[in-house]
Amino acid sequence: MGLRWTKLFLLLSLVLLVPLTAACRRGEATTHVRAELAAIEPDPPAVGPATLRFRLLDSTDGRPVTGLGTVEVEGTMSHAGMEPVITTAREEEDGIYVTEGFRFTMAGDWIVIVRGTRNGERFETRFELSGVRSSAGSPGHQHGTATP
Ligand SMILES: [Cu+2]
Repeated sequence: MGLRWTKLFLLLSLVLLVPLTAACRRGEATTHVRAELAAIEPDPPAVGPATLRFRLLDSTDGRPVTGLGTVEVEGTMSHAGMEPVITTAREEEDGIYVTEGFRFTMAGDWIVIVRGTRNGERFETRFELSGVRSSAGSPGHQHGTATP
């Protein structure tokens, strides 16, 4: 590879990288939200109706994210053909959100995705919830980790 090609390559890398870093910086100011589970009912979680309480925190300073009102909650699993469970959560106290009408439809490892709008910008964050048990009397449809 000659010097000319090396220069061209470096130039191309710059052209490609600049828009990426700019987009990332723009997102940082307002949308860095992370979610963590605070409590769950029933505990341990099982197939059927459930109530999830989770914290929304600013991932830059760790402060609670308040005043969002209602956020969207999607429960899903990492396998094909999964029908996601879509519901909402409302702010119960500062930075703590509680789901309304959530239910686990299968046993195994779940992913909870939270979407909302903060300062006029959309955000999306997720947390994992592993080991949802099959409830007594539910069909033996389960996947992911085997529950004893
Ligand atoms: Cu599933």
